[in-house]
Amino acid sequence: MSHAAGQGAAPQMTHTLPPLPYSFDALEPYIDAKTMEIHHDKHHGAYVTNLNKALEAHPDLQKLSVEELLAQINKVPENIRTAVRNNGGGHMNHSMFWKIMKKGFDTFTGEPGGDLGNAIKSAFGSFANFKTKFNQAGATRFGSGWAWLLFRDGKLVIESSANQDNPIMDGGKAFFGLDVWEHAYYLKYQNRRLEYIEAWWNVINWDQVAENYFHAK
Ligand code: MN3
Repeated sequence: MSHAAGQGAAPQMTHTLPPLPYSFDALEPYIDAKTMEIHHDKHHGAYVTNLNKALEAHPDLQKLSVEELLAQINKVPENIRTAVRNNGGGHMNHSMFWKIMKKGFDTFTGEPGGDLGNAIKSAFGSFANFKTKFNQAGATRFGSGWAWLLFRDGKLVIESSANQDNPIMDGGKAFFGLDVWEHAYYLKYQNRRLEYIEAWWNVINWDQVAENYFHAK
Protein backbone atom coordinates (compact mmCIF):
# COMPACT_ATOMS: atom_id res chain seq x y z
CA MET A 1 0.00 0.00 0.00
CA SER A 2 1.11 3.50 -0.64
CA HIS A 3 -0.60 6.80 -0.36
CA ALA A 4 -0.95 9.77 -2.64
CA ALA A 5 1.67 11.85 -0.84
CA GLY A 6 4.41 9.83 -2.50
CA GLN A 7 4.14 11.79 -5.72
CA GLY A 8 5.64 15.13 -6.63
CA ALA A 9 8.76 16.89 -5.56
CA ALA A 10 7.65 18.23 -2.21
CA PRO A 11 10.69 18.20 0.09
CA GLN A 12 8.54 17.30 3.08
CA MET A 13 6.43 14.23 2.92
CA THR A 14 3.32 14.85 4.87
CA HIS A 15 0.52 12.35 5.04
CA THR A 16 -2.79 13.00 3.34
CA LEU A 17 -6.28 11.61 3.69
CA PRO A 18 -6.98 9.42 0.65
CA PRO A 19 -10.38 10.10 -0.91
CA LEU A 20 -13.03 7.46 -0.39
CA PRO A 21 -13.12 5.45 -3.67
CA TYR A 22 -16.95 5.53 -3.74
CA SER A 23 -19.78 7.64 -2.39
CA PHE A 24 -20.72 7.66 1.29
CA ASP A 25 -23.91 5.71 0.54
CA ALA A 26 -22.29 3.13 -1.76
CA LEU A 27 -22.21 0.43 0.91
CA GLU A 28 -25.86 0.82 1.93
CA PRO A 29 -27.72 -1.00 3.34
CA TYR A 30 -24.83 -2.90 4.93
CA ILE A 31 -22.90 0.13 6.12
CA ASP A 32 -24.83 3.38 6.35
CA ALA A 33 -23.83 6.64 4.69
CA LYS A 34 -23.63 8.66 7.92
CA THR A 35 -21.23 6.16 9.46
CA MET A 36 -19.07 6.22 6.33
CA GLU A 37 -18.98 10.01 6.29
CA ILE A 38 -17.98 10.39 9.94
CA HIS A 39 -15.64 7.42 9.82
CA HIS A 40 -13.72 8.61 6.77
CA ASP A 41 -13.81 12.39 7.09
CA LYS A 42 -13.62 12.75 10.87
CA HIS A 43 -11.95 9.65 12.28
CA HIS A 44 -9.48 8.91 9.49
CA GLY A 45 -9.04 12.64 8.93
CA ALA A 46 -8.03 13.10 12.56
CA TYR A 47 -5.49 10.26 12.39
CA VAL A 48 -3.81 11.96 9.44
CA THR A 49 -3.84 15.39 11.09
CA ASN A 50 -2.46 14.03 14.35
CA LEU A 51 0.19 11.93 12.61
CA ASN A 52 1.45 15.01 10.76
CA LYS A 53 1.42 16.97 14.01
CA ALA A 54 3.46 14.29 15.78
CA LEU A 55 6.05 14.39 12.99
CA GLU A 56 6.27 18.20 12.82
CA ALA A 57 9.62 18.47 14.57
CA HIS A 58 11.05 15.40 12.83
CA PRO A 59 11.84 16.12 9.17
CA ASP A 60 13.81 12.88 8.92
CA LEU A 61 10.73 10.86 9.83
CA GLN A 62 8.53 12.87 7.46
CA LYS A 63 10.40 11.28 4.58
CA LEU A 64 9.19 7.81 5.54
CA SER A 65 6.00 6.19 4.35
CA VAL A 66 3.55 5.24 7.06
CA GLU A 67 4.46 1.58 6.44
CA GLU A 68 8.14 2.34 7.00
CA LEU A 69 7.36 4.28 10.17
CA LEU A 70 5.28 1.51 11.67
CA ALA A 71 7.63 -1.30 10.69
CA GLN A 72 10.23 0.34 12.94
CA ILE A 73 7.94 1.84 15.52
CA ASN A 74 10.36 1.02 18.33
CA LYS A 75 12.98 3.28 16.76
CA VAL A 76 10.62 6.26 16.69
CA PRO A 77 11.57 8.74 19.45
CA GLU A 78 9.80 7.89 22.65
CA ASN A 79 8.08 11.24 23.06
CA ILE A 80 6.11 10.78 19.84
CA ARG A 81 6.01 6.97 19.65
CA THR A 82 2.51 6.50 21.04
CA ALA A 83 1.11 9.23 18.81
CA VAL A 84 2.76 7.70 15.73
CA ARG A 85 1.64 4.22 16.71
CA ASN A 86 -2.00 5.22 17.19
CA ASN A 87 -2.38 7.78 14.42
CA GLY A 88 -0.01 6.19 11.92
CA GLY A 89 -1.70 2.87 12.58
CA GLY A 90 -5.10 4.48 12.13
CA HIS A 91 -3.99 6.04 8.85
CA MET A 92 -2.54 2.82 7.45
CA ASN A 93 -5.41 0.62 8.61
CA HIS A 94 -8.17 2.82 7.22
CA SER A 95 -6.35 3.45 3.94
CA MET A 96 -6.58 -0.29 3.32
CA PHE A 97 -10.07 -0.66 4.77
CA TRP A 98 -11.74 1.73 2.29
CA LYS A 99 -10.10 0.01 -0.65
CA ILE A 100 -11.13 -3.53 0.21
CA MET A 101 -14.81 -2.56 0.20
CA LYS A 102 -17.11 -1.70 -2.67
CA LYS A 103 -20.74 -1.45 -3.64
CA GLY A 104 -21.91 -4.99 -3.06
CA PHE A 105 -25.05 -6.07 -4.80
CA ASP A 106 -24.15 -5.77 -8.46
CA THR A 107 -21.00 -7.80 -8.74
CA PHE A 108 -20.82 -9.62 -5.45
CA THR A 109 -19.62 -13.17 -5.97
CA GLY A 110 -19.51 -14.26 -2.35
CA GLU A 111 -15.99 -15.56 -2.12
CA PRO A 112 -12.61 -15.09 -3.76
CA GLY A 113 -11.34 -17.38 -6.48
CA GLY A 114 -7.91 -17.77 -8.03
CA ASP A 115 -4.71 -17.91 -6.01
CA LEU A 116 -6.24 -16.16 -3.02
CA GLY A 117 -9.21 -18.52 -2.93
CA ASN A 118 -6.90 -21.53 -3.11
CA ALA A 119 -4.59 -20.14 -0.42
CA ILE A 120 -7.54 -19.58 1.93
CA LYS A 121 -8.84 -23.10 1.31
CA SER A 122 -5.48 -24.69 1.93
CA ALA A 123 -4.86 -22.67 5.11
CA PHE A 124 -8.33 -22.93 6.65
CA GLY A 125 -9.96 -25.96 5.00
CA SER A 126 -12.75 -24.01 3.32
CA PHE A 127 -13.90 -20.45 2.76
CA ALA A 128 -16.76 -21.03 5.22
CA ASN A 129 -14.31 -22.13 7.90
CA PHE A 130 -12.08 -19.12 7.21
CA LYS A 131 -15.07 -16.81 7.53
CA THR A 132 -16.14 -18.37 10.82
CA LYS A 133 -12.66 -17.99 12.28
CA PHE A 134 -12.30 -14.45 11.02
CA ASN A 135 -15.70 -13.51 12.48
CA GLN A 136 -14.62 -14.97 15.82
CA ALA A 137 -11.44 -12.90 15.76
CA GLY A 138 -13.49 -9.76 15.18
CA ALA A 139 -16.24 -10.63 17.63
CA THR A 140 -13.95 -11.59 20.49
CA ARG A 141 -11.53 -8.65 20.23
CA PHE A 142 -12.32 -6.89 23.51
CA GLY A 143 -12.86 -3.16 23.13
CA SER A 144 -11.52 -1.46 20.02
CA GLY A 145 -9.40 -3.09 17.37
CA TRP A 146 -9.13 -5.00 14.11
CA ALA A 147 -9.34 -8.53 12.73
CA TRP A 148 -6.71 -9.42 10.13
CA LEU A 149 -5.81 -11.91 7.47
CA LEU A 150 -2.06 -11.79 7.11
CA PHE A 151 1.20 -13.51 6.37
CA ARG A 152 3.26 -14.27 9.43
CA ASP A 153 6.47 -16.25 9.02
CA GLY A 154 5.32 -17.13 5.51
CA LYS A 155 2.02 -18.59 6.67
CA LEU A 156 -1.50 -17.34 6.13
CA VAL A 157 -3.07 -16.66 9.55
CA ILE A 158 -5.92 -14.81 11.21
CA GLU A 159 -5.17 -12.46 14.10
CA SER A 160 -6.74 -9.54 15.87
CA SER A 161 -5.07 -6.46 17.28
CA ALA A 162 -5.98 -3.80 19.82
CA ASN A 163 -6.63 -0.16 19.04
CA GLN A 164 -4.95 0.88 15.77
CA ASP A 165 -2.10 -1.58 15.94
CA ASN A 166 -1.21 -3.16 12.61
CA PRO A 167 0.60 -6.52 12.28
CA ILE A 168 3.42 -4.71 10.48
CA MET A 169 4.50 -3.46 13.93
CA ASP A 170 5.68 -6.96 14.81
CA GLY A 171 6.65 -8.41 11.48
CA GLY A 172 3.31 -9.49 10.00
CA LYS A 173 1.98 -8.52 6.58
CA ALA A 174 -1.76 -7.89 6.67
CA PHE A 175 -3.65 -7.58 3.39
CA PHE A 176 -7.27 -7.82 4.61
CA GLY A 177 -8.71 -6.28 7.74
CA LEU A 178 -11.93 -5.45 9.50
CA ASP A 179 -12.43 -2.45 11.75
CA VAL A 180 -14.36 -3.50 14.86
CA TRP A 181 -14.18 -0.17 16.68
CA GLU A 182 -17.67 0.92 17.74
CA HIS A 183 -17.32 3.99 15.51
CA ALA A 184 -17.40 1.63 12.51
CA TYR A 185 -20.89 0.32 13.22
CA TYR A 186 -22.58 1.87 16.26
CA LEU A 187 -25.01 4.23 14.48
CA LYS A 188 -26.66 1.36 12.61
CA TYR A 189 -25.90 -1.73 14.69
CA GLN A 190 -25.41 -0.31 18.23
CA ASN A 191 -24.04 -3.16 20.34
CA ARG A 192 -24.65 -5.82 17.67
CA ARG A 193 -21.07 -6.18 16.46
CA LEU A 194 -21.61 -9.64 15.00
CA GLU A 195 -24.49 -8.38 12.85
CA TYR A 196 -22.18 -5.70 11.45
CA ILE A 197 -19.48 -8.27 10.76
CA GLU A 198 -21.92 -10.54 8.92
CA ALA A 199 -23.21 -7.63 6.84
CA TRP A 200 -19.69 -6.52 5.99
CA TRP A 201 -19.01 -9.65 3.92
CA ASN A 202 -21.50 -8.32 1.36
CA VAL A 203 -19.29 -5.38 0.45
CA ILE A 204 -15.86 -6.95 0.04
CA ASN A 205 -13.87 -5.97 -3.03
CA TRP A 206 -12.24 -9.35 -3.62
CA ASP A 207 -10.32 -8.10 -6.67
CA GLN A 208 -8.57 -5.58 -4.43
CA VAL A 209 -7.96 -8.17 -1.71
CA ALA A 210 -6.44 -10.50 -4.31
CA GLU A 211 -4.14 -7.69 -5.42
CA ASN A 212 -3.16 -6.97 -1.81
CA TYR A 213 -2.51 -10.67 -1.31
CA PHE A 214 -0.25 -10.79 -4.35
CA HIS A 215 1.82 -7.85 -3.06
CA ALA A 216 2.02 -9.20 0.50
CA LYS A 217 3.20 -12.56 -0.79
MN1 MN3 B 1 -12.16 3.09 12.22
